[in-house]
Amino acid sequence: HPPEKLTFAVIGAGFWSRFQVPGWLESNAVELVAVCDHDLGKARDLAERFGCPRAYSSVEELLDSEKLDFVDIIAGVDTHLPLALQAINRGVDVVCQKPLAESFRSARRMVEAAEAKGTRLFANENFRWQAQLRRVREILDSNLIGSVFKTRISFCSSFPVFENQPSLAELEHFIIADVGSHVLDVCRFLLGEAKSVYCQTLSVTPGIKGEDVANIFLEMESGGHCFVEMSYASILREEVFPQTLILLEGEKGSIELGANFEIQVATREGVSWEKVEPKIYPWADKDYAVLHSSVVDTQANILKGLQGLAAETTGIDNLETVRLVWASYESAKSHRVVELASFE
Ligand code: 89V
Repeated sequence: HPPEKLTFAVIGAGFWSRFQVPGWLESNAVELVAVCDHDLGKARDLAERFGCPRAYSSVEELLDSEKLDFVDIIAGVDTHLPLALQAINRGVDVVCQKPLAESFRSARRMVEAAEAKGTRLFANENFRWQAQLRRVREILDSNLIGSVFKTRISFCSSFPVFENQPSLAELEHFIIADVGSHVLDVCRFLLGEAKSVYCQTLSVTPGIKGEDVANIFLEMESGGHCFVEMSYASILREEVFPQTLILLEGEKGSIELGANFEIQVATREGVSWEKVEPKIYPWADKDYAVLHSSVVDTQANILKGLQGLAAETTGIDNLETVRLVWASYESAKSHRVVELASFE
């Protein structure tokens, strides 16, 4: 008979849960048995939307009442650590939204608690699963452009991100922790680990608490340089939210990921062109379709991890992305270069 489905509950019924749940359900290997949100009405609405039988307003009660293989924590960053610890203490595997926690130390506590209990922990980190970014990595791995000495990674936009996610305007640490977690994870995915970071930030959009512009300069372990720019205040000729644009320069050529998923590879022999578009799901929000598509692949990979196979975005792996995020803030605060090896 077919293998049993893994049972899971969602904690947090905001904007992203409306897409992560259908993302999970694409696999046909999981069953959503409960939704929990401190606002019971929101929990009920989400549960109803996906034909899920039960809703809770208390995590304690959820964990007392349900037999769960894992929880997907899709709540505010300040709640990640306490919620994850509650699940971990009961031996329930945890999938957690990025950033894992509101500091490197809290994220490490989460990872250590999971290790101590023998429960699995994953970050729901989706950018690296975008189809065009997988293709860029494949071209890099083919060694067509040789070793990379210089990279520019851009996430610059003036998309009204606060309309769908109003809580982002209240965050003291905004763009580096929110989208920067993704973009810095993409740096690691393509280039490996960083040695040092220098960062400067600005707060440009009126009425927000945190920074909405960050310019980050990384020196990679490989010796190459990587400039990461991100902004939600950039009024540009072409609005490409939520795309990440990239230029990788290697000793034998370059790879450019331009707007609308166009990839151009230049070598001394000439220039090639291809377009790698995301698969669009009917439940996706059109403004976020590329992200919602990558959610499916992220979660399919995490599902393997939950079944005991290898997965990419484990808590331990993601700790290095978290380290980059908080080392960037430390650099911006101190106006100094921060060495990653000694940052914790
Ligand atoms: O995926 C995210 O982290 C979202 C957005 C792309 C809007 O920043 O919060």
